[in-house]
Amino acid sequence: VGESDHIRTGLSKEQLKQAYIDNLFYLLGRFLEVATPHDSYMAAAYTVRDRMLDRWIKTARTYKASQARTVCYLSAEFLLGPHLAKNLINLGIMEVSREAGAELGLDFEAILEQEEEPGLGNGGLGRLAACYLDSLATLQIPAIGYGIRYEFGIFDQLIEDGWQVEKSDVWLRDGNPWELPRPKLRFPVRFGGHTETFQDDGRVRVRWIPDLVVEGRAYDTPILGYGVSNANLLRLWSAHAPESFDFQAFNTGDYYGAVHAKVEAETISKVLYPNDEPQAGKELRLKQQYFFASCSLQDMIRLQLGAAGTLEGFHEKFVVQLNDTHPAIAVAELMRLLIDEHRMDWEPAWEITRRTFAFTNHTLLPEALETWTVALFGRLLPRLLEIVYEINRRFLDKVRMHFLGDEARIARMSLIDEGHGRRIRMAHLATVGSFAINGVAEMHSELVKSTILKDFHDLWPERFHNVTNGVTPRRFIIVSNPRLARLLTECCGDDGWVRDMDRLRSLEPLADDVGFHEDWRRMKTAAKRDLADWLRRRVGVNVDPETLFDVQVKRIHEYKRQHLNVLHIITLYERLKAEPNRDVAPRTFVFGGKAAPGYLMAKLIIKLINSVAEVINQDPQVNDRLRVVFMPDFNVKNAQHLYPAADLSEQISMAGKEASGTGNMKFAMNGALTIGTLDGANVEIREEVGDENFFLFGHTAEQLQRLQAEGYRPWEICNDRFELRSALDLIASGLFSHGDKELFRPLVENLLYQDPFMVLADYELYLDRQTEVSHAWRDPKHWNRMSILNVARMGKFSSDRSIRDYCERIWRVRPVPAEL
Ligand code: DL6
Repeated sequence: VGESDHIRTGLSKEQLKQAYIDNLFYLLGRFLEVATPHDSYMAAAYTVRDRMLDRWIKTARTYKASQARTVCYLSAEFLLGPHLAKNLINLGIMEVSREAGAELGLDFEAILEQEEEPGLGNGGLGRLAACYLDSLATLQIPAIGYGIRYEFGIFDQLIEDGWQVEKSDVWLRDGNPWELPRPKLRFPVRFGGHTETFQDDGRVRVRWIPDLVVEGRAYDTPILGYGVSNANLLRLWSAHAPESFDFQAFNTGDYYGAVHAKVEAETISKVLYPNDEPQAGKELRLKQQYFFASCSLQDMIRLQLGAAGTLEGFHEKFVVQLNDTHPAIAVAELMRLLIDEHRMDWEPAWEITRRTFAFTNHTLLPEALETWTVALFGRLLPRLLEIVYEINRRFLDKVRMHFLGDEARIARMSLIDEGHGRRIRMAHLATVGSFAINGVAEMHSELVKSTILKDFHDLWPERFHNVTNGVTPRRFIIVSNPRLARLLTECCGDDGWVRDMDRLRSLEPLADDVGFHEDWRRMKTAAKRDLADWLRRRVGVNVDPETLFDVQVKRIHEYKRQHLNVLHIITLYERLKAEPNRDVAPRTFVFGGKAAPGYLMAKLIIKLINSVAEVINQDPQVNDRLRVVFMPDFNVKNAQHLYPAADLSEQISMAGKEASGTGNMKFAMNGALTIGTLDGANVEIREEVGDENFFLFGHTAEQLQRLQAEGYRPWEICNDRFELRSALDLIASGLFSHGDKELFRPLVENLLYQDPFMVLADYELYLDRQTEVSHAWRDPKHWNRMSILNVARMGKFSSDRSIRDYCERIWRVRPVPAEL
């Protein structure tokens, strides 16, 4: 290895400095004296990327030689968060890079701050995919993440006059140093047109004559594991027209017509759809789903043919995890590729398909369960519709045999919903095409089996599993909370906990150690000061780090019940107004989260939070004890400031509605205590950390169901609960809306007369528990003890454990260590 190689691969301070200057000069055409912070960021990123590429190529060689099965994680979303800090950590060069930066006179923090995060996801589902990529690489599992390279990710959120305003996210504007374009790695994807049959060797085969062909081009991002040499691949597809101009049209003078096809093709990967909106007739979204599923499968087939020369045994070399139903069309597309393009017969093709896919469900909300009208599906993907029909015909024959005469069941299980204008049920397609189906927390997996996929569970109980979600401690402890990371490493004797979070159990004996409590308090207070500084600079609000930081950050949705939190705040406000000397533990309430642009109630909830904040924060009678902050543009980068500083984590969804939640894990891992319902992964978090270290409240899912069945009348609850009535009246009175009594009327009336997420039913239980929180806060020793025990017992919620579960229960794959 010559000296020049060291510049690209070496990890010493001198080598990093040299590489940085080199990249600044040769890749950016700049030099130290004139480099802007963004130039510095780019040069640093290329310096880190070089070191990753070295590992990446060696990993690819190792995987190829091993012939091991590859996990392909198909996800319409990957919410990665900023790369630079994460990669420095995973490479183990954070500290030495900081020193190198200092010696070059660089502002290291400012460089990290430059990075625009790739917002290629909406929230939990996309972020989970990113955590899983991190764990797959760390656990040395051969894996590829496949998705879409959206030109515009999730919108940036501005708050103007208390309202959410969306701004397009131009994350690629200044270049993306982490990706490698692969212009030669491209696949055609067809749309529209019609099909024809023809004879081939005595067999009837089908030809699809499309009226649009789009080209998917690969962009690769290396994903490095922590403390290992393995670097996996995230391959995102970008849509292009196969030719940049339609020359015929161009030659006849139709310049605009010529460009049209290009624009139409490129629109496919233009923008990420915000979820949480009723999914209706979004043609482009179906195109996106088919586009990335098809490119990814064509890529796997290319790899398989390159390695083995045959598609037999494809399922032994690839297992494809469908991250929700967004990529479910892949089931039909693999059939098409095998039958039409590779001339297999139906039965062997189905055998391969069925043994390739596994499906994760992430939601029970009826409005989020994807269906496509047969009309749209058939118009866009005529060949795929035929295949779906054939899968369904054969499947329903089996169901008929199994449940003789049960026509109602057959109608329920069909891939086609005949009742609502003929729609294709994507969850059914994914289920029928998969050898394993899982939910994302124990409670959710049980509900999947007993509700939305009950009939399928009756038929194939052995295919149903649970894999409880997890989050990566690399991102959510080391990058976000370096002080806590240092303390944990000190306590454990080494940093082994980063790869084996169960080792944090060794903290338990320290839960009563006075000296350790002091360290804990210092760490927390420092994080709270940092957040207070950040909020002052970014949001222009002053908050007191001595107060209880009570945080609810997540997508804004009625089922997540941000408005329940607001009702508590208003009640505290009213109590203090009525009784100014009342002993109330001083709190800072922090909210954050985006509302889907078309979800009006969610947007009104944001406005309400900001309006309540405006009144309370300006009221000198209370603002020494209550503060309310809405942090705009909640994303991974901003969230990293919150997790370390939170004292209380609000996980207050209506029981039975949150599939898992992962924010709940991030907060508890950082020592926040949870106030939460028996919902999603809250149930398991409570089991792990202990009931005495968790503020549980609320009706159970069964109790709520019963209440609903008996005829739920929310307005009657108000008759007996004076404080609740009064809080709603205050909103309706216009106090928070400059006298405008109309503004919040839809919200108040919705709660009083419908309350679909049963906010009022849980109000009193929530308030009582919040009072206990305030009492507990008064006893710092007790609070710290609970906080320490939360961190010590969160091992289960590392995404490494989730990935191990997938490997053992579903994928049947083993680690393949790459050596440098
Ligand atoms: O599994 C990841 C995440 C869960 O933690 C959340 O509870 C759940 O709401 C979310 N589901 C979705 C579903 N979206 N769609 N379709 O985002 O998944």
